[in-house]
Amino acid sequence: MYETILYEVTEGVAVITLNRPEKFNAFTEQMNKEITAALKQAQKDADVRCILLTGAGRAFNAGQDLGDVQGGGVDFGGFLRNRYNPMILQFRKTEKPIIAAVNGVAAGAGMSLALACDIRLASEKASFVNAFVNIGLVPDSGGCYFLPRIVGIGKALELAMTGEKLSAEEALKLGLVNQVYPADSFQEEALAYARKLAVLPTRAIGLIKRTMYKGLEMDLEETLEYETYAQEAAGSTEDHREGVAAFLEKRAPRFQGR
Ligand code: T3D
Repeated sequence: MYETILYEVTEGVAVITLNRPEKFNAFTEQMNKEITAALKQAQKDADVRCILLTGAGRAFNAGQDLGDVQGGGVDFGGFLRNRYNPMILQFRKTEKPIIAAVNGVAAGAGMSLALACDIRLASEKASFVNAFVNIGLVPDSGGCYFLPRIVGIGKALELAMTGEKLSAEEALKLGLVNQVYPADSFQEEALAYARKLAVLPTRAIGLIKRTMYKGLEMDLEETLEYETYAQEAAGSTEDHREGVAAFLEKRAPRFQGR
């Protein structure tokens, strides 16, 4: 069904693998659209309770395929509005946790892609390059939005202005990634992490995601009101009833994601 990505659901986790390893999984128009479609597919599928995004081969994603844009004359407005912006917005619209399993280099819009995920796990061989400036461009695909919110404005400006490579360990120190794992066991560790999230109360996690991101844009009063709305929704789920029952019966909860 997809040509530039692989999509597989296993034990509640939809694994999306960017699959152009010979080009460091660089974006083509088709890949932008297939990622958007795969996220929509995962959102609709009740069996999917966590999404894991990773790259085939040595890289996570090297940004736009520069072979497709050589010679100039790119219609950047159309390029971003039709391809990249809808893809990035779909990460927010997807009310399930999305993990980036950054197996290798994440550069340019590939770095923005990782930043758009809710949690980032890195192989010790991963690295991050805000490569836009190296080709005379500005961070796009949410790079100017996510990076300062995750690492602070001072570091974000430095990374964007210099285009210097950040190692996985440096990224961990900055809070840009949540965990670093040895390269040999990375895919298993990332899948195990995703499986843990996939047995938690998925509706509550979706509401946590929406409320916390909205909270970044709202004042305290608005956030309190939105939390109240979200709690009313979470409080009416089967998983909430199961969580309370399991606590009182002193047993492990069996959440169903509804
Ligand atoms: O018009 C527009 O551009 C609009 C687009 C906006 C969105 C963007 O993403 S702009 C940013 C685009 N990306 C880049 O500028 C990154 C370019 N790549 C690199 O800087 C480096 O390749 C990396 C830092 C990613 C990795 O470096 P390294 O030394 O580990 O690997 P390498 O040897 O440079 O690359 C390995 C192969 O992947 C190589 O192919 P080859 O020679 O083995 O056949 C290289 O050409 C290919 N590759 C890497 N990045 C891209 C790419 N091919 C096409 N497009 C790429 N972006």
